[in-house]
Amino acid sequence: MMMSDDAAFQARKVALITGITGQDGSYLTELLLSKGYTVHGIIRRSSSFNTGRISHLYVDGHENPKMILHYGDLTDTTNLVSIIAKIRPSEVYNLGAQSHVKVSFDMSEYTADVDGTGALRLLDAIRTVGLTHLTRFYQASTSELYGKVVETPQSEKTPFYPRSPYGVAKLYAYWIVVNYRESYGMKACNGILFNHESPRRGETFVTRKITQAVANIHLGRQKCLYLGNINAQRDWGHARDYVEGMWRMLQQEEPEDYVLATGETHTVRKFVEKAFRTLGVEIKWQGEAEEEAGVDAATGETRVRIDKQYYRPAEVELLLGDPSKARKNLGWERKVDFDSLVKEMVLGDLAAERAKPGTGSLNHMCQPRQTPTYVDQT
Ligand code: NDP
Ligand code: GDR
Repeated sequence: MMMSDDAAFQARKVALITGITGQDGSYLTELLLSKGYTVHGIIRRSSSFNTGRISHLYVDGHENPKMILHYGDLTDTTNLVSIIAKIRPSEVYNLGAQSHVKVSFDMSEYTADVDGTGALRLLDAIRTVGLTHLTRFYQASTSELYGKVVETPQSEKTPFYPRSPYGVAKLYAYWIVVNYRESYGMKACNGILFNHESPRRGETFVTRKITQAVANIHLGRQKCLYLGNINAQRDWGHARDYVEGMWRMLQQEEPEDYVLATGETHTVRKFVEKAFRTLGVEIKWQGEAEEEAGVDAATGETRVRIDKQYYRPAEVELLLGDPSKARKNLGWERKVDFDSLVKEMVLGDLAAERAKPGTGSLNHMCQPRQTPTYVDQT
């Protein structure tokens, strides 16, 4: 029997990932390579290497590599068109973004350009090269779209109310995906993903900041961890589970939007307690509001303090997702639970920090508001 144009195009298994050097990009690349895809990734030119998370997948260009990297940027239309024209991807995963919510308040215009208009550029690049009805498109949408709590748990039907320039930029991207699907019949979908973490998580997101600090405190290289709003609640899963969901979304014949979440929520405070407990330390909380401190119950030493510089101008207080549509239509389920996630991250950081020479990394600096030699407000 003859294959349809669509089936023949899909059978080529050629994927393009923007944001391949990020946490999700690295896990998604591993998954797609294991499924026989050729994976093309867009990387940004940088004065130092930014490919640490995917370097284990690199194969010399002379040896028929299945992962191929291209210089590019979501702000550069010509570049996107020429990459897509050259590789004619069957699947595009748009994971590239200025992804830090707090930083988006400092770099709001740039965040809008990359996270909002960037999605539009990529969709238009696919249309420009004549792949409108062939290439399947995944947009990295986010639970930050929900922002201020309207209802919980949050599902595909919950109204949006973003609370940051990041959330607002991602809202534009969400709707342009819906609009291009309805206007041009593009096979484009939004994955509305709740927070997902791993040992590869960027070091300035709260989970990794905590697990790295717990490891360094254990090793005697850091005294105290400074945090902002420890009462915020998040629905935290493992990134490896979530990239599986992304892929499943693009295997559907009918493109639709899906929430991926665990259906559980925990405070930052709880994450801190669990992370310290992994290495045998019980944290007791003392004091109130900005004076609150987390104290080692055995030694009386203060291990956690509040520093207002980490507060956001507007906060997302509570995220709790309802993944039932993904469970029903995609057969998707998270595999890693909260306790296992925290443990894997703490033990991962302990091993990584042990392997480092004495001085340690940026988060070891625990004195707030010293003259910074780096930007540390995240
Ligand atoms: P990361 O911050 O780890 O990775 C972001 C990636 O985007 C990096 O590869 C980065 O490159 C790249 N990037 C940044 N700016 C540009 C640009 N101008 N042009 C091209 N690429 C760029 O994010 P995650 O892996 O955690 O998240 C992946 C996507 O999913 C993001 O869009 C994020 O907003 C979204 N998301 C993430 C969630 C999470 O909990 N992790 C939840 C919901 C959505 P470089 O390495 O050079 O900086
Ligand atoms: P988030 O993740 O904003 O949810 O965005 P982050 O880990 O940065 O913050 C989670 C919560 O922790 C509070 N918090 C702190 N956050 C940071 N980074 N540093 C601190 O010191 C600190 N103290 C308390 C925050 O205020 C917040 O409430 C992530 C990103 O991956 C987005 O790209 C993605 O879209 C969403 O998750 C879903």
